[in-house]
Amino acid sequence: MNCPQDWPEPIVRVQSLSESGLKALPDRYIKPQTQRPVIISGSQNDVNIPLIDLGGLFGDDSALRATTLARISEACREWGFFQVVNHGVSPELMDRAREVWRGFFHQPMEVKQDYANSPKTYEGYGSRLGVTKGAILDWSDYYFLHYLPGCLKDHKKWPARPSSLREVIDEYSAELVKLSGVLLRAFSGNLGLEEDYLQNAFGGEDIGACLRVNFYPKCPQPDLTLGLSSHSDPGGMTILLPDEHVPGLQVRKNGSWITVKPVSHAFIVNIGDQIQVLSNAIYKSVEHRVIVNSAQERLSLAFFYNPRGDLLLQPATELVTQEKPALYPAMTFDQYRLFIRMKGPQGKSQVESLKSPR
Ligand SMILES: O=C(O)CCC(=O)C(=O)O
Repeated sequence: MNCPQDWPEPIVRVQSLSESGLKALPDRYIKPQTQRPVIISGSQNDVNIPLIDLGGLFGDDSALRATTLARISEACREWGFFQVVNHGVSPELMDRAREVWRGFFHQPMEVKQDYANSPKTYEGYGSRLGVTKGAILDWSDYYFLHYLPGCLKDHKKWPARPSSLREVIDEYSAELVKLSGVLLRAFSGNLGLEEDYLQNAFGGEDIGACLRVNFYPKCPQPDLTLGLSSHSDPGGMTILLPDEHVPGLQVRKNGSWITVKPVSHAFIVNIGDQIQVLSNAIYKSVEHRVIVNSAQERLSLAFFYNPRGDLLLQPATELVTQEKPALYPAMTFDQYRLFIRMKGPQGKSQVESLKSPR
């Protein structure tokens, strides 16, 4: 199965629709009643995903290191989603990364159109996920690019303007690769595996890393649509730099949607489907979605740290027992991610559908 070369319908940029000043949402963005966001008021609004100070992983205080690892372990088991501060990436670089992408999206449309993407690789400037004709679409545009493996990285496919973008994104991605290594070592140890287990299962030095920059324009009827439909991330782990001033990310917890309150210069980390597979569901990927609003645009950078595409992934033998046999068959990430590339975001239906019958 391959992704088609082209989209099933002409692409409409959400930013153009938003800027045209339309008052009513076009039908193809109106979600069915059951998927529309409900803004919950009251005490539930105070709930947030865990916030973890990673400083303890970098120093030589072994008690602090153990406490930090325990907090990460609890967050992975209970939430699959957490924010981190003191993560080692400079706040100034985080701000620059956000600003160059704002600069990209605020250029004239003809400049951006030079990078229009296709479903074949998804690289470039896009406005939909999935190739189902007549699908109800999300209220967002995005830019998708590869950073690793080196053979997939192609600066010509990254925007040439703003002129500092390529340099800033190289610097930013290199820092996020380092942080990802730190987190994968913590996850491996917490799972009772060798510290380099997950990194090696992902391909050692030769892993996959890509960036999707999401741009959510102002929306005239935000209660009828979503910026990004509910999904779990198909890859290994995601490090998200959210918009610091505009909340929008919602995480599903015990059947309700929790709106994440971003903390200044924190990253949001979440477990993807491949770590669910490798950990034999000790850690689970978590459904999340994005709501939009009529007052402010929103921008986020999702850095996906993934296994190399052609490696077979399956539950770690150390985590497979007679009581808990392997829940998932072996599969490569290239095979796995075709699902979301063809069908678009569909909650957790893919990873759940793979579970071996028992
Ligand atoms: O924009 C966000 O906050 C989340 C983005 C996201 O879930 C994704 O890019 O997969």
